[in-house]
Amino acid sequence: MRSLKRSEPRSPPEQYGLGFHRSERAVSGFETAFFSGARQHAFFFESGRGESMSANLEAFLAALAAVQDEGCGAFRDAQQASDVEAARIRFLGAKSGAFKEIEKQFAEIEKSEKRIAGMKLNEVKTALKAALDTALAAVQGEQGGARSGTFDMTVPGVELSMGHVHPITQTIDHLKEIMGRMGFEAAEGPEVEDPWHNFVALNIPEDHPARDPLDNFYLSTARVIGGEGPLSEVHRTEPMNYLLRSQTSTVQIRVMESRRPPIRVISLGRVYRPDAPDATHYPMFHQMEGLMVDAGVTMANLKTVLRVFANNYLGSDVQIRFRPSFFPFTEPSVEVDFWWNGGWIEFGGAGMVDPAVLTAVGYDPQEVTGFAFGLGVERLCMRRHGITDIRDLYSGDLRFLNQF
Ligand code: FA5
Repeated sequence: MRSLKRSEPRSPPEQYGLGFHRSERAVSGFETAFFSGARQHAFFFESGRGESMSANLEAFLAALAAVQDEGCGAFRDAQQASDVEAARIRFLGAKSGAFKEIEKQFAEIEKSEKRIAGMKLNEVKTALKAALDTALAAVQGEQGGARSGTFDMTVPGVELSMGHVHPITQTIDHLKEIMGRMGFEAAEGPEVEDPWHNFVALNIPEDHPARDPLDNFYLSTARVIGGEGPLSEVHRTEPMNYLLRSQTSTVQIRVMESRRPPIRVISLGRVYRPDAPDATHYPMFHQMEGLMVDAGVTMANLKTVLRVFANNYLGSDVQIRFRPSFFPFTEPSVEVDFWWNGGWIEFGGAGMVDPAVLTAVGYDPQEVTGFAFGLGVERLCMRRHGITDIRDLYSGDLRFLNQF
């Protein structure tokens, strides 16, 4: 508080700084309507810097200082939760706590002095709340032990809410573990791909419908094409060749480009397609790609690996069926169905790596052969857990997610 030089005589300050109007209530002067008295007298005092302060403000600030002293002291001295609560009601009670009573008088402060009064009001409120928090932490955190000398072991603990791994991440970990037992190591590739890895090396030529802009998320960039200075620059959005990968088969190419056979890898990751969301489709989903390249690899190996995988993931009664299909990068190509819970369900595509792909990555198709497969991870997870709508996986609804 500023140092004050009295310009008129006044009575000595009373408890809580109510210097000019004694409260009828003996204990807490700050709780009273002292401002009615202050208004009548309207004394002014001068600060050491020559500024004057009304008696009204003087009393207001003094009352605040007093309530801060007494309130913080009460919180500090509280021994147990009931002491803290009593002090809270007395000093910070919402209806008639000591602080509230003073706060009510704020309206009576001169307009020109409201800023000083408001600042002090906030300062005292913050100090009281901090003292309350500290006192609560002391009596609750230690369950009153340190202060009261007792420790109640029967008081229930505060349960912490723990997060957990998303069901799709759990599925990915599980799939990696199963395939790892068959000697397949995990490989990764970028989600933003170039046309070579997403199309060309996979034997998907320029005019193939799979490259249609309506079937892919191509990326574009804004380029400056004219003007001077930042405000007059003209930007044009130009298409880039890059795209969000539409399949994890891109990783086949990246692995084969960087290694020599024998190869036995899986790659699990996100892929993107502009598919309208429905119960079984989502624009972003995950695939598990598998690739095995070595001398003498056949369709029999493919079928065995997929059957062992399905038995491990979905149960021992799962059967596997290959339906003829077409993928530009495998020959022959198949759709992979599992017999599960009384019906054939399609999980992905597969086939023998096309010799054109082996050649594109520098392998000799006369020396090595390989198989590849790509399965939808969401559909596997849904089957195993009885999830009927893929959108539930990405709704962020904890009532759903907490079941896993
Ligand atoms: C492919 O993506 C091929 N790359 C698979 C492949 C790999 C074939 C290696 C040969 C060799 P397809 O487009 O059918 O194939 O997708 C594979 C699986 O991804 C589907 O069977 C399905 O389980 C899943 N899938 C496809 N689109 C979606 C979607 N929008 N939402 C959720 N899952 C999808």
